[in-house]
Amino acid sequence: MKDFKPEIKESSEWLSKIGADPTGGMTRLLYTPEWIDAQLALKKAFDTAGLTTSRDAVGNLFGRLTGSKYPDKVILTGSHIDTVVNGGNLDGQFGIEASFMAIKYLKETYGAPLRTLEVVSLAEEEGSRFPYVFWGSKNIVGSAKAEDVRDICDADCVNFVDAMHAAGFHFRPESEPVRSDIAAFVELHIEQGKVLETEGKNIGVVTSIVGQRRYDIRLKGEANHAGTTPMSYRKDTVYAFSRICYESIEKARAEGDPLVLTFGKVEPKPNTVNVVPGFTHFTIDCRHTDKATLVRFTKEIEADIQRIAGEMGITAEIDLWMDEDPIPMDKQLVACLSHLCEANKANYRLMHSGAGHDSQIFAPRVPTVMIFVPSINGISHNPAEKTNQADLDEGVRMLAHTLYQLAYTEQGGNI
Ligand code: HGY
Ligand code: MN
Ligand code: MN
Repeated sequence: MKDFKPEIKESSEWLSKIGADPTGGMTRLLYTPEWIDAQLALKKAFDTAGLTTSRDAVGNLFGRLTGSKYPDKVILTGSHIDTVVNGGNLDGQFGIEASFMAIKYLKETYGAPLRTLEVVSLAEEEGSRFPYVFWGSKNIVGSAKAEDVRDICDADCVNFVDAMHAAGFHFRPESEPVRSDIAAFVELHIEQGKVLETEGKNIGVVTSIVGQRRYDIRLKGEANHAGTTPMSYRKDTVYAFSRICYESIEKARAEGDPLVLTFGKVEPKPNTVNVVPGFTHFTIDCRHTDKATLVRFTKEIEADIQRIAGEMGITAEIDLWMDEDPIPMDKQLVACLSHLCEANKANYRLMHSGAGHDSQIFAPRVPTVMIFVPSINGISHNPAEKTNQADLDEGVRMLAHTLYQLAYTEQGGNI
């Protein structure tokens, strides 16, 4: 494939306006008006570029460039359109834009591929509105279960199914077969960490994605008067949370890399200056590249929570709502991508992903690989999320080479 220098920046502006949060960054949550607008705007862009667009039952958006020789072999590429609250405009969005740009370039330069190329804007990955993750990719591979979302609600007590129906989408009909035409999935994504920047690399070839366990924990103590309740009489759930948090973080630091542990959400109730907090809801996000270590460590934390709560006369309700295994990427695709980096003089390294991605849902079912570009200062899930223009372009360039190899060459079918 001839080399090319894409200009990704012009597309980030228009898509970033849809879901720009006046309090900073991007907030584009599943099935919200801005989510609907972003999917519609992408559909229009895909249509204008001459791709055949479609949306599945739950709202995944596809742009298709049908293959001339093996139309039923689909090389799928893309990422998720949803964001965290006050997040950046590259996490997920960049992967969709880059896939669209690469396919557009290949179509205009080489015409129809041998195998079909599809860009997908996945409905949801983050789990930032509802306590459920990978809704988009899990519906494509058939691992999403209606019972897992039927009774869950967002922070405003909006039910998941009601939100889905209000946005014009519905459960995938049981009668609808799961797709079996996806021959490979390639996801370009920002690294969201500092490894590439620290080592002066422009491309990451991802070899595996960490396993993750996420929890909701609810501590029930006793609300009481801040002035008349002696310290020894209290069932203070913020105090209990602080002991749990301190002891667990110290344990995680002692465990060492690559284990990470985050208490991202802490909501005391009634959250009032002169009331001993009788209830505290908090979350746990724990990750590791090794499943056994992840399970062992989180089981220890669960036991510590019950011990501390018990010592303080407080009850602890522990809800593990995400339990994803660490997943290796496809060895042949990793080798293919590494070879393309060598052949095209890309400054790359092999690495694992500390962030979760839709690729970990596709990988057990179809050959999957991820390409990373550096994040400035390793910042992500933050309005300051940024990547140098040259690195954005290099990511699109290497994605295009990968898609060309898989979709336009006979040997691309050996994957
Ligand atoms: O949280 C993550 O790892 C990803 O950004 N959803
Ligand atoms: Mn994210
Ligand atoms: Mn992401």
